[in-house]
Amino acid sequence: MKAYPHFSKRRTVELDGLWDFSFLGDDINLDLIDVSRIAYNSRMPVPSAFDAFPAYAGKRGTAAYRTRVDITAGKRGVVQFQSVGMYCQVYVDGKLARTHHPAYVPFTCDIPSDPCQKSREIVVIVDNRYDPMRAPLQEKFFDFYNYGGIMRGVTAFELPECHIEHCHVTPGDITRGAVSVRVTFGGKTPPRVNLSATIDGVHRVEFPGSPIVNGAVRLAVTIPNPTLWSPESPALHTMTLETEDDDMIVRFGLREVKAEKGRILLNGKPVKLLGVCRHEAHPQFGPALPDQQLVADIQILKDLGCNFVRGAHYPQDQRFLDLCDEAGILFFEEALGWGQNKSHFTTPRFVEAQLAQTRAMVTTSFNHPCVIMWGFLNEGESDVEEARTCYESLIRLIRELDPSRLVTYASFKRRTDLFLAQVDVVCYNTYPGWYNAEDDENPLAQILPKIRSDVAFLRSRQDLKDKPFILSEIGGAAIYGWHDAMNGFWTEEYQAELLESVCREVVGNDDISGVSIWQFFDCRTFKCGRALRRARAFNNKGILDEYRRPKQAYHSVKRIFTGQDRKGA
Ligand code: ADA
Repeated sequence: MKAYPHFSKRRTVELDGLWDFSFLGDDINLDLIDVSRIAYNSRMPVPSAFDAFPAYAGKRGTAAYRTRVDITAGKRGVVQFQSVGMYCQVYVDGKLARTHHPAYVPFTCDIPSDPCQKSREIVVIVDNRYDPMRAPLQEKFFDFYNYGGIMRGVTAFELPECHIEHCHVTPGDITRGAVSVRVTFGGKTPPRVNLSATIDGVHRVEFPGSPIVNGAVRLAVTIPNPTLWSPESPALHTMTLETEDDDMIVRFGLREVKAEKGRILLNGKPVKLLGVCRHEAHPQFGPALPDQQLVADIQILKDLGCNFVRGAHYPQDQRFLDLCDEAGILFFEEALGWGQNKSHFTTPRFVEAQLAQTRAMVTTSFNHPCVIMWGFLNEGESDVEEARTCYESLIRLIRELDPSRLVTYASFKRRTDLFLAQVDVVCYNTYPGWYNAEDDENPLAQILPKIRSDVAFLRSRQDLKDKPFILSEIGGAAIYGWHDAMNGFWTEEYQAELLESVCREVVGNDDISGVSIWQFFDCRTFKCGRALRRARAFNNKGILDEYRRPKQAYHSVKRIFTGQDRKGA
């Protein structure tokens, strides 16, 4: 399954497959690597996480991957990596061509033209060790396992002198089919370009001699026979942008999202977001999921009655977002972050990397109609002044790049949070009935008062009262198959009761715009001491286990999300 955008004019070589591989060890000095001396002693599928494989499970260190690609002699090439973690160096024909961090956002590496040779060597040195200098966005304390490898697809392109870099379609007056299109160019850009836009493969509009200003052309296009996109009817349109020697086919949807008077409006109508937080994870594959699993996850979401997913806690695979576009599942896309604090926010290297990945996320996912909200810094320390510059810069950057969607972040600071008034939607992560219930014999009784007092607080604050409110995380853990007469913590029954009470409240309370239950399925997390509260070294708050086997809570949530509960079925 190849995610959008698609291309038909440039020569494209898919580099997914078996690459030469070697795990070099845990004490390699990356500044002293001599790639010509690496002995490749095994093979590794790309994409994959190498440390999800039995031979390297749990190892931290440096790995080398090698392949070759044919680029027509004299042509400029580029290799595009969708996700490599945690830090990597890319060598082309033995020369260091670029470095990259973090995983989960794409990057490209130039293959300079060579007049003589066609077969070019690509070596990727991948490092999954924690390193605040090289990989400032990934931390040991994250409650999800940080894998290493070339984890998403790799493609090589031959490019003309001036190529299309991005094509972003922003819906305008959707009922008329009006969209604005921004086409960005790379390479040697001329002052003007002859462009055409073909809609849905048939309606072609010419834009001869369009001026390229700051690397981009802006076009106003009207979609003939516009069909709106919505969860109930996820209609999609395509647009082919074409120059004399390049093209790009993008897919988009006509829909409008707004936050108004405490509600989220989709195409002018209030929508209640019913969903789950989803990691990209599987015990066998780590975060490198095959098409089969992505499709299965979508089918499970639909069966559950979800119309919403929060992609926790990093930009998810473009293939998955394509599937959400097709299935009508609304999406909260979040940049990589988990629990960072003032020491991060006052480190320029961290802030720069955070801004760069956020820019990459928005740029990459711009055309997905499913994405209605951008977020960042899950549970950051958002109640200290030291966080201000970082939070405000991220909000500003997202609004500059994309004023058409909502901005948010998942806060666990609630009443003391300093930046909620600046976002469009207030998101709280909250665990009534689970955390801080040590001596409480009936923790389930905490749930409704806690949620209602949070809502009352927001409605009492002049600067927050009109913002939609989402429970961006709420839940409790259950071990798959664990039942006990007392229905205590870790039983499937306790989790089901907890989530039943949450979901009924969300569905019945107009002051709550939605929920993304923590979490869709169980995920691997800390393997050491921090796992004391994480039985099996998994975060067990999934309503399915890691193999997607439903727990009792799945059925309870499904009854409420699908409305069977109200009908008394
Ligand atoms: C936080 C965090 C999640 C997960 C959750 C939990 O809210 O955002 O990633 O760690 O807590 O299970 O405690």
